[in-house]
Amino acid sequence: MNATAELEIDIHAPAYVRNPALLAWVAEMAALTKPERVYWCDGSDQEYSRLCQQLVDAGTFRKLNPVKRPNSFLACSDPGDVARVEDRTYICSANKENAGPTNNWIAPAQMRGILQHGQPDGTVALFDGCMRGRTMYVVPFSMGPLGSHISHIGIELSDSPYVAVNMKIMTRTGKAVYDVLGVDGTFVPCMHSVGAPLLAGQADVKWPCNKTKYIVHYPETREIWSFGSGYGGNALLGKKCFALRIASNMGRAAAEGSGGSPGWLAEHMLVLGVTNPQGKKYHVAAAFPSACGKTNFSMLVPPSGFEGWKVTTIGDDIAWIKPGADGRLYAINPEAGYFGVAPGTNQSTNPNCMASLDHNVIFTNVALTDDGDVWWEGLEKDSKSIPAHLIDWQGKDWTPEIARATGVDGKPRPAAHPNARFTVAATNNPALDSAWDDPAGVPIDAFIFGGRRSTTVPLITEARNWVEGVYMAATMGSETTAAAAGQQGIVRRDPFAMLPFMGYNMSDYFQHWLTLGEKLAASGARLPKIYTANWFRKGADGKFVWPGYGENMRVLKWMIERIEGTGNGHDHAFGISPNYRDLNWTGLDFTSEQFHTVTSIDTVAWQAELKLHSDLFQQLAYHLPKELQETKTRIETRLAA
Ligand code: SAT
Ligand code: MN
Repeated sequence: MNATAELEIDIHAPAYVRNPALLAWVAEMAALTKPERVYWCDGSDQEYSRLCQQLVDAGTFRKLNPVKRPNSFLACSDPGDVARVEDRTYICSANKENAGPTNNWIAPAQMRGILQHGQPDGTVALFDGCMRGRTMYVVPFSMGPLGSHISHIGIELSDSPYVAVNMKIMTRTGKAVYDVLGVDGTFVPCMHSVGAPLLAGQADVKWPCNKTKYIVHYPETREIWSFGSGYGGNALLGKKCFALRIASNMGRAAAEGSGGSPGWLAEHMLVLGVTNPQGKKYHVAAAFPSACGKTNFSMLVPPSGFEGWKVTTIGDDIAWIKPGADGRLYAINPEAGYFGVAPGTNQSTNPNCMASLDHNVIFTNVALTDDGDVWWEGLEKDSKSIPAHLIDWQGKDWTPEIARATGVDGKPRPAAHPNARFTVAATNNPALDSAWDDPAGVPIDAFIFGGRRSTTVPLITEARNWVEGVYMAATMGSETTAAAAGQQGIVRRDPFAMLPFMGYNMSDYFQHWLTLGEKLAASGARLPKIYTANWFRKGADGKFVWPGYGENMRVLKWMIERIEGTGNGHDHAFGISPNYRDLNWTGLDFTSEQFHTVTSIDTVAWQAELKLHSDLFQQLAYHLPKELQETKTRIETRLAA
């Protein structure tokens, strides 16, 4: 075949796709990646079933026991493709300073050489021919309710049917997206390949991927290019790549462009509704790093002692937040499903999640039971026992004895990967909020920022004002988890829980938050309160002191009382925290000594903590808002007093 013939690949676009820019882009990408065929996903249930069966036939999926887990599947990944790859993630802005010191950066022209055009030394571009022998799936999706003024459209081209079926659960997809897009609507082009072309006659593997990985964003042209991984946030490009890294750029650009508009926010936040026994409803958006309990918090079941209280889920991972005409901030969930961490989930930690996982689920990297169901570490709290035999996430026999014999650091080898996930539609969630799909969004009353800290940071602190709240969020630290490749349990600064997801310069992002607050306050609006939480303090025995999960309701109630003006607390160096007597303890045996362990502020530890804030501010010195530096000085002065 000569070069011209290759360019003439027929993309077989259906008649309902009427957007010339989209048609031209798909043709261009097909010419570059050279798939065997192009398939346009219509988003139907029939198509989903067909693709799942195709994945079963290919060995990627295993159909689970239809009695125990109807219409559900298990995929086990390549052992080298199990989490987001932060060190391979790039923000390729024209100007390096716009990516900032917290992001990897390569000049766009150079990156386009690597991915698209080929390099000066003759190295072939990674995407050149990367889909040979495979199908290119065209997946149209709307982040946010279809047609909402807060929503945006993306089109993902992927050579992974696993991605296509996950996107069907995670986003609003299907033909209706093309109606909204119309002839001249705009979309974010999301290019994805597992980077494993097949030669004629070459047998496929169960989980194709490439050792070389690139997760690339061009903020100016709003493009995403992902190569080499089929896992989660690396491959489901509507999620972190679009809804956080590209959308954060969109939200800031909206502020710059239009005289006086504060723009909007794309945040790594769950959104929940909380209704008190009097029927008054509040909405809380909470940012925690990956694998720190956002899904659990968003589905919280109030414990005994909280009769009449109700918590409902709007979203579990990402929020797009825009000021309304009334000056309040309104949040939508851009996603339509949950890609949550399985290990640790059980009937007592998250009963609503367990109910969500009853049917129509894709599990990735959990273990398989002998009766064709799934299992993960932590699930034994339901059955009171660990199964005698499993097939682990790598397809190997697993028994408690084998696990002990092959474990590391005295810990048994887990049967499920610690970052094992479920993909499930939001509509499976019994606690789903009736307004979860409301195009107008829900009005936010409070923000929570929380890290995973075994020491130092108290259970809950209220910021005295917006700037103090932004300071808390900006300086937040958290111990790393299995959600990203790399060492775990290391405390790192994770501003706004956005360190891996920030699409532009972190200091400019702090300024965006400050300016947005200023503009809303100037319009006469009452700003949401800001809190910082830490459920993860440990005692001298190394165990968590705070019971967490449903018991977090006790903290949530205090926050609501603060918003209503009835809750008490004491003022300290960096905010306001409750006294023991200020929380409702009905139904929980938690002593004032234990409370002290999770709330005490150790001056020496805080002096060390502030040193870490200084290091962060030094790293982010370019454009760092002076208000943050001033807040730090005030805290230091109060600590020294
Ligand atoms: O980015 S993922 O979707 O893989 C999960 C996470 O890190 O939050
Ligand atoms: Mn997340």
